[in-house]
Amino acid sequence: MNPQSTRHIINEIRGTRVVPGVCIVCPWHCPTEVFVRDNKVVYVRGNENAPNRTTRCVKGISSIHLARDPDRLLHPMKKGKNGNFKVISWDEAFSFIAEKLQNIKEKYGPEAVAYLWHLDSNEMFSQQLFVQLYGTPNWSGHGAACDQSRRLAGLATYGHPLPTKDYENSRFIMLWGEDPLGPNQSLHENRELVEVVKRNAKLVVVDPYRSRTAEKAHVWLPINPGTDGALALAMAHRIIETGAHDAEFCENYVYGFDAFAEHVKANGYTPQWAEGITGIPAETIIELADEFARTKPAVMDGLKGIVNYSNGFQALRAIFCLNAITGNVDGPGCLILKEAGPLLPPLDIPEEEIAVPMRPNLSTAMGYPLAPDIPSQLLPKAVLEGDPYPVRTLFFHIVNPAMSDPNTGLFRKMMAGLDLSVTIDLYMSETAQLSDIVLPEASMFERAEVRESLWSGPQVILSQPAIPCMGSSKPHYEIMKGLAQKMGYGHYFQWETWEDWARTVTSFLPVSFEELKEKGVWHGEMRYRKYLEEGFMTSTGRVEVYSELLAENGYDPMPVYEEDQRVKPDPEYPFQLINAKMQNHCGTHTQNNPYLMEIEGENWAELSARDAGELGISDGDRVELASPLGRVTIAARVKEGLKPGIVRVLHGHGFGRTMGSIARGKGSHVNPIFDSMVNSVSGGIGYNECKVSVRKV
Ligand SMILES: Nc1nc2c(c(=O)[nH]1)N[C@H]1C(S)=C(S)[C@@H](COP(=O)(O)OP(=O)(O)OC[C@H]3O[C@@H](n4cnc5c(=O)[nH]c(N)nc54)[C@H](O)[C@@H]3O)O[C@H]1N2
Ligand SMILES: Nc1nc2c(c(=O)[nH]1)N[C@H]1C(S)=C(S)[C@@H](COP(=O)(O)OP(=O)(O)OC[C@H]3O[C@@H](n4cnc5c(=O)[nH]c(N)nc54)[C@H](O)[C@@H]3O)O[C@H]1N2
Ligand code: SF4
Ligand SMILES: [Mo]
Repeated sequence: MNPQSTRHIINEIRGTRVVPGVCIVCPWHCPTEVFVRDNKVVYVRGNENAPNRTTRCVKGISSIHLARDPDRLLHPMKKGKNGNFKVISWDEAFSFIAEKLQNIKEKYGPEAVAYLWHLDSNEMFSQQLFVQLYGTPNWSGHGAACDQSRRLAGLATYGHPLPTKDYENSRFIMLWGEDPLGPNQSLHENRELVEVVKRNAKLVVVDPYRSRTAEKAHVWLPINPGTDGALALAMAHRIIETGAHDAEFCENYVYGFDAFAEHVKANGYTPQWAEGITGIPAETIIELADEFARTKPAVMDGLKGIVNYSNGFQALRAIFCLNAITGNVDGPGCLILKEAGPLLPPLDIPEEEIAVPMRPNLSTAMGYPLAPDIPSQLLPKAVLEGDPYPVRTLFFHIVNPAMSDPNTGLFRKMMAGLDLSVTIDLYMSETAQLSDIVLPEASMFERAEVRESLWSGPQVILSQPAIPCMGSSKPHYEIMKGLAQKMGYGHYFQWETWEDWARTVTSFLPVSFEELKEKGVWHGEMRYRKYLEEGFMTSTGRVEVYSELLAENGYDPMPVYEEDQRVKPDPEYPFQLINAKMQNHCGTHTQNNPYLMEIEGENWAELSARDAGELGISDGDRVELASPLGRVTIAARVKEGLKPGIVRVLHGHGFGRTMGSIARGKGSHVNPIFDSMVNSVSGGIGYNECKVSVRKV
C-alpha cells in the first residue's frame, strides 16, 4: 500500500471500502475514488493516484445523488399507440429493436440508422456493433453542439483534434471566449492557472463579459461579439510586420508561412482595421501582439465563446496560427498536442467481417466532408425530407438534444417522423419522452468504464462498479451485448464479467491489469515537443498555417475574417443573445440534483446595467426574450461587466421539468428560440448567432 495513501484512513473512520471510479458529469472525466458502505455510495473524491489528486468540483462531489435518485429510470419502456409508456422486459426491448433494424436495413440500407452519443461517452461497444457489424457510417458524437470548430481547427493546423494547455510553465496566457475559472473552476489545470498568474504569468482574457477568469486577468478585452477572428489576424499582422515571429520555428516546422504573411498583409488585417470591428483600440492590439511575441513560453486558446459563431472556425484557426508563428507549440508552457492512451477495441472482429459502408456518412453527404461529427442540426432535413438520404432511426446515448440542440420545435417534428427512436439514459429525459423505446442505463457508480481524461499527458482510467445496478438498469456494454445477440452478432460479445473485456482493452498499457484495478488510473510520461522526432500529424508533417486539408476540400486554406453571414441585432431584435455555462450545473442533466439546486436553483439571462436601466428591468425581474423563432421567459440579472447590446444567457435548466421531483418547474429552457446556424466548414452550431428583443413581463 502507498504510505502516502489516505484511502485506508477514510475507510477506517467511515467503515467504507473504496472503489476507483470516474466522473462523467462534465467532459473532464476526473478519476475518482468512490467510498461505499452497505452497497451505498457515501462519499466521492478525486483519485489520489491522478494528477488532480483527491480534489473534485462541487458537481462531482454532489454526483452521489445519481446513485440514489428515486426519479431514475428503472426498467425498459415502450411507447404505446396512445402515447403512454409501458414497462417491457429487456428481452422484448431487444427483440423489438433488432427486428426494426433488420427491416430498415432491408428497405433503406444500414445508413438510415444513426447512432448519436454525447462526445464524452464510452462508445467502444456501440461503434463496433453499429459501424463494424451492422454497417452504418452514421455513428457520431455530439461535437457539433460543442467544440466541433475547435477540433477541426486543431486538425487543420496541427493534425490534432484536442490541443490542451500547459498553464503551469507559461509566462503569457491569452484566453479567448473561455472561462476556466467560471464553469470549470475546480479543475486541477485551472487551479494551476490561478497559481501561475499569482507567480509570474500574465493573463489576458477576451470576452464581452467580465467573466470570473476576466476578473483575475491583468488585461480584459471586452470585444464585440463574433469579432475575435479580426483581433487574432490583426495580432498576426503586427507580429509579422515587425519581424517578431519565431523565424527559426517557422522555417523548420511551419508550412506556408510566407503565404500566410502575404495573406495577412494583402488583406489589410491591420490593428487599425481590427479596431473598427472589435472595439479594441489599435494601440492595445499592438501592445499585446508585441508582448505575446516576445514572452516565452506563451499560449493562447479559445472555446465556446469562439466556436459558437458562424465564423468561429476561422477565428480559432487564426488563434492556433498565432501559437504557431511564435513557436509556442507542444513545449512547456505552450499549447500541448495531447497523447492518447494505447487502448484496444474490446471485440475481436475479423477484418473480412467488418462491414463496408455503401454510402458516404451523413456529414460528407450533407456537404461537410471535414465535419468531425454529424452536423446534428441538419438531421431533421434527412429525417423529414430524405435529404441527403433518408434517416429512419435514431439512437441517443448520454445525449439530450431535445434540450441541448437549437430549434427545439424542429427537433420535436423530426422525432415524430422517425420509424424508430431509442434513448438510453438514466432518466426519462426530454429526448426519451419523444422516443419509442427508452432503455435505462446503470449510472457511472454501477458500471465499469475504461476511458481517457482530458489531462494533457496520456492517461487511462479504469472505473469499476461500486454498487449494484439500480432497478433493472444495465451498463451500456450489457445493453449492446443483449442487442447484438438478437441481431445475430452475439458470438463477438463473448465475456462473462466486465474484467474480461477491460483486460483486452487495456492490454497494451505498460502496467498489469491488477495494478490498474488497484490504482484506478494510469498516466504515462508527459512528453514535450514530440514533433522533433515524430513531426506533426498533418499531411506535410508540419504545422499548417496554410492548410492542405482545407485546400484539398475546396475551402480557404488560410484563416480569413468572415463578417457578412453573421446574424446581428437589428431594430426589431436589438440584442445579441450569447451563451455561457452554469457554474454549478453541467449541460442539461444535473437539474434534478438537490445539492446543486440548493446552490443554483434556476438559470438566468444577464443584461448590462445600461440596457436594464433603459428597459426598466431590475435584478430578479422576469423578462421575455423573443427571437424570430419564438419566445421564452427567464429571470434577469443585471451585470456591470457586460457590454451593452448583449443578453448573456446561462444554459442548462429546463431539464426534468416534467419528470424530476426536484427539477420540476425550475429554470428556463432557452433553446427553442435559437435557430440552427451551421458553420460552413466544420458543421458546428452557432448558438451565439441569435438576435432577440427583451421586455419585462
Ligand atoms: N460548471 C460547468 N462546467 C462545464 C459545463 C457546464 O455546463 N457547467 N460544460 C462543459 C462543456 S460541455 C464545455 S464545452 C465547457 C465550456 O467551457 P467554456 O467555453 O469555458 O464555458 P462558457 O461558460 O461557455 O464560456 C464561454 C465564454 O465566452 C464568452 N463569449 C461569448 N461570445 C463571445 C465572443 O464573441 N468572443 C469572446 N471572446 N467571448 C465570447 C461568454 O461570455 C463566456 O464567458 O465547459 C464544460 N464544463
Ligand atoms: N443554448 C445552449 N445550448 C447548448 C450549449 C450552450 O452553451 N447554450 N452548450 C452546448 C454544449 S457545449 C454541449 S457539450 C451540449 C451538451 O448537450 P448534451 O450532449 O445533450 O448533454 P446534456 O445536455 O448534458 O444531456 C446529457 C444527457 O445524458 C444523460 N446521462 C447522464 N449520465 C448518463 C449516463 O451515465 N448514462 C446515460 N445513458 N445517460 C446519461 C442525462 O440524463 C441527459 O439526458 O449542449 C449544447 N447546447
Ligand atoms: S470537473 Fe467535471 S469530471 Fe471533474 S469532478 Fe467536476 S463535474 Fe466531474
Ligand atoms: Mo460542450
